[in-house]
Amino acid sequence: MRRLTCAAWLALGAACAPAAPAPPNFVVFFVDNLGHGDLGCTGSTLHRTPAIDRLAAEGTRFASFYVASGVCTPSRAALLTGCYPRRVDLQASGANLPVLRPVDRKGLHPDEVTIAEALKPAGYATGIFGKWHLGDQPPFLPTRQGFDEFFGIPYSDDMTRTATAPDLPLMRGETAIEAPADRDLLARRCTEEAVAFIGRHAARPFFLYLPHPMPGSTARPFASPAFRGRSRNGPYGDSVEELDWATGEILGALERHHVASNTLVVWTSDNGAVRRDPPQGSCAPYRGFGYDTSEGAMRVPCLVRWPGRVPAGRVCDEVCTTMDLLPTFAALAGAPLPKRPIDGHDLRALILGEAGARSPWDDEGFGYYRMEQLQAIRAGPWKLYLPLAAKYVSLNRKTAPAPLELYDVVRDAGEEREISAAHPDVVRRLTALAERIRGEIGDVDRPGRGQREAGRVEDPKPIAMEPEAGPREGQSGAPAPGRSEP
Ligand SMILES: [Ca+2]
Repeated sequence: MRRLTCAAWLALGAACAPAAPAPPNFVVFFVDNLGHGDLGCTGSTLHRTPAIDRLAAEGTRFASFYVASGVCTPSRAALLTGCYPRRVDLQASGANLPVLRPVDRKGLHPDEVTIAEALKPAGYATGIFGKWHLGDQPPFLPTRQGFDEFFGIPYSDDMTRTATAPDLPLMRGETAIEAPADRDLLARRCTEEAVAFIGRHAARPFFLYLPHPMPGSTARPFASPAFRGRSRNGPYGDSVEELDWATGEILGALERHHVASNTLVVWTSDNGAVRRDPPQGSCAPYRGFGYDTSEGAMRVPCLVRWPGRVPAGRVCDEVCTTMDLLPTFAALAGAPLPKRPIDGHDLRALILGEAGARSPWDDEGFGYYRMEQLQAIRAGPWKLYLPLAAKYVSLNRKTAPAPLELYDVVRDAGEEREISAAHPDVVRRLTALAERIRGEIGDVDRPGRGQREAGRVEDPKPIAMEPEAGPREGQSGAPAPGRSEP
């Protein structure tokens, strides 16, 4: 049908409504295993991150921002679905490991609604450039979960060839175009692809998801030759500084295409930096490292910029999580929420800096899960470690008894002063909130009312390569040394 002009509508007796504000674009950086203290704007004196720091200066830094798991797969599932990982059954792999493995029979259920799918009805173009890690079998790929375009790797950068896993594939869409992927060039190539995506879609709303695979899961992070050896913190610092370059490239592309003022940019990490000897990444000022339920593992840097809409140069200490992105984006885009229950909240009031806005998590409590076990809860400034007779203390479910502990993680960010004896009322209240979360999401000893099944395939197959145009020039192909971890 031909579009009616205003005059035609008036002739029909309809009022000519003022133009609704254009729905914003969304850009989400979700880097891998980068700690809270690894950026200039969060206190690093080692890494040079001027482009990322610019986001903090031109936007709001969220200082109590959480991922829903200290490891990759569940953390990514939560960001994309707005759900606790255990609600969507991605708290563990098909073999009950902490993250999905290559050729895993499990993946994000095709019926789950990702941010990309939620935004589709509002006319968004959607692209993912980076690391997926929500299932490598065809029904689980990003192209089946609302993404028009995928360029990157299907799982972690340390998941190289084994007896059962193929060479790490670099994929475009559903096709492996290179194997093994040249990991040194991942940040650069994902950025180039993302910049081209912005150019192609500048005229319509878009959702650009940038889950960069770096600093990643090996003890020697990767960087392109232009960044190798340049930082003051070895390969880890080189990769962080290349991510800063990548950020600058994206911000530049938004400006070049005149969409910066209508683009909400989020910059965060999927979990804290991993413990290394000698140390590499920093989770300062928080205690602990990636992979568990410490503040260091789950409280990550988060910068949000939307010129003229999100207050500039502000720090917000209200509890926010990656699960809140889906409902917040949907509301800003005028898209309906998924029909199935989700856990995240619409945080427009907090993000847009409305006076007196408070986190809905203060009343509800935010649960810290490690695999299927609820280990701690935060509400307001309080974090309660639940007393557990058998707390998971390693990635293979080794357990140890753990006492009840209460901290004020706003005034005592490093969790040095245990204060449960002085606040029995707070302990009671948070214990009751934990019980409510267990009822819905479950715990080691019980299912939750609200849990759904992950997707599963009977006969998973390794991703086979179909080269695009032969091997790239200058590709080394030789995997660099690295310890295998989630
Ligand atoms: Ca990770």
